[in-house]
Amino acid sequence: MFRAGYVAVVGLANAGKSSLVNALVGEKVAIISSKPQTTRDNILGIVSGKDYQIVLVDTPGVHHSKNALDKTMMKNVRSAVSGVDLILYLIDGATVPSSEEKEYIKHLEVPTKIIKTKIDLKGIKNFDCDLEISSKTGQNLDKLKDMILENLPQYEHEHYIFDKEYYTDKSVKFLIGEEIREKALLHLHQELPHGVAVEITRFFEDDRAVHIDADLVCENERHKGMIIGKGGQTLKKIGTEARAYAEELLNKKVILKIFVRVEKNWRDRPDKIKSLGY
Ligand SMILES: Nc1nc2c(ncn2[C@@H]2O[C@H](COP(=O)(O)OP(=O)(O)OP(=O)(O)O)[C@@H](O)[C@H]2O)c(=O)[nH]1
Ligand SMILES: [Mg+2]
Repeated sequence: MFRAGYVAVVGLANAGKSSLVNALVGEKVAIISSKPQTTRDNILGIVSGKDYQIVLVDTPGVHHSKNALDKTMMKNVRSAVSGVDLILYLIDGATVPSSEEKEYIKHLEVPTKIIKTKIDLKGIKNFDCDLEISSKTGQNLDKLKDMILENLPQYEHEHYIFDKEYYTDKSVKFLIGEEIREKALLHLHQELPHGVAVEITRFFEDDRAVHIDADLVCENERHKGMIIGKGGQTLKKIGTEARAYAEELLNKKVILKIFVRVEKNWRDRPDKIKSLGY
């Protein structure tokens, strides 16, 4: 028997959704950060075996909408939870679910498993869940995989939804853009991260290297100064680290140029959000 289907990975910001998707896929599909609301799109992570294919849908953290970008993110969550075979609802083990959160879970219209995450950490709380896992140590990930497979539709014959070789639906260009955003989140602080987006403006290959130009978009001149940093140090760090990832991904020398561009309050402007690919 072959098992195949879609599994949405849902939960509050920072619950560990992207970390879990990457751990199950065994490749970096989605960027990770300690800052909430890192993921903005639904990103597919595909796990294939001889007799199964699990298509994981990583989603933005569930939260109240403040601006147009938030609303787009919540639309992405809603579209992910409809039309999937199973929902994994992740809860950070260091927190306890609020009554509002429990209510949200109760109203999901797809079979849902509650997964307690980050159990390698100290101070893990007691609450009802279907399984406890750690994406960091890999604890119980095999059990989770079995639990997922038991809940996916069965087929008599091979039924790959995606080609076996694919591990995500996203392009190399998207992955590199996201990596730049991850490094920006890592090196920037407080108010800034949420207002950052990346647009790849040029991407071509010659004999020597892959040439990539990217715009790091931010909301105002002050933020621009912070991203560039003293003597250009911050931007340089972001660029060096993102380039290392791109070179490994493409297996070729990469020449990466990052420019910082101001788009006034783009998170409130649906046209801008769309043009930035969200
Ligand atoms: N110790 C430990 N930390 C984890 C684990 N899983 C995730 N984290 C950390 O938790 C933070 C958030 O992880 P993400 O995977 O980005 O969380 P997310 O739910 O995708 O967050 P958003 O995209 O912002 O909604 C990061 O600092 C991760 O390194 C785990 O199993 N153990
Ligand atoms: Mg995420």
